[in-house]
Amino acid sequence: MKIFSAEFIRGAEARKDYPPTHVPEIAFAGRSNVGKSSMINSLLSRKNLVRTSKTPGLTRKINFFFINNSFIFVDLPGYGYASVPMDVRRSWAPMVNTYLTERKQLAGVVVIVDSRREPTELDENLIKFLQFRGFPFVVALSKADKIGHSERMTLMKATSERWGPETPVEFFSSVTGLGRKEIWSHIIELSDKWRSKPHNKGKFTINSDV
Ligand SMILES: Nc1nc2c(ncn2[C@@H]2O[C@H](COP(=O)(O)OP(=O)(O)OP(=O)(O)O)[C@@H](O)[C@H]2O)c(=O)[nH]1
Ligand SMILES: [Mg+2]
Repeated sequence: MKIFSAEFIRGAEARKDYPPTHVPEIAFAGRSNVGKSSMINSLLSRKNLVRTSKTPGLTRKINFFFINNSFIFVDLPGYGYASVPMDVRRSWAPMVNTYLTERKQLAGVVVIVDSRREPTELDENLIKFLQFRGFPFVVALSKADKIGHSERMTLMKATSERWGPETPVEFFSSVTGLGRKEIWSHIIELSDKWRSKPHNKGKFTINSDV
């Protein structure tokens, strides 16, 4: 995918602050520190469009990025990191739930799970929630540069058994670029699917206030 424009629109906490756009949105969700923001930078070949950090809990708002004037990437705050203060963690769940449940522009979710760790209960809950709602998503196993080839094969099999063969799973590394092409093809497919729904046809205009 050739990226000719990628810009930060705004960070939102409440629904009223979401941008009034009508283009497909791809959200990146997962545990704090799993590499969501790094993944967005890597997919867009931008080093610092999105801030990343060694310290978990950096992304605290729902951040919207406008790509190629035709779709939006949504960087969600991460969940479930013990060192993030409790009051901050408590405010994240309703913020993310509201977005995932109510945003009509949401075309699909990239669920990011650390390839070196067992999925947590919160990862499981997110995936069950998406499966229950019949919502399209893809699982990205992040930081795959940290694990070897044979480990990847075992993990792919275990992941497919865990979440079912119909769940697409890809390895990803923001360091080596592994999985970029595959994740991009899922993103394009998800956006196209959203655009082809009868109630979205012809509606994907870009509001000039943005
Ligand atoms: N080795 C390796 N490190 C990575 C990769 N992706 C991210 N990291 C590192 O992991 C840390 C967290 O990355 P972020 O992208 O800020 O993670 P995040 O999921 O956005 O975190 P929150 O905003 O806290 O939810 C940083 O130190 C990154 O450099 C990767 O693919 N490989
Ligand atoms: Mg982040």
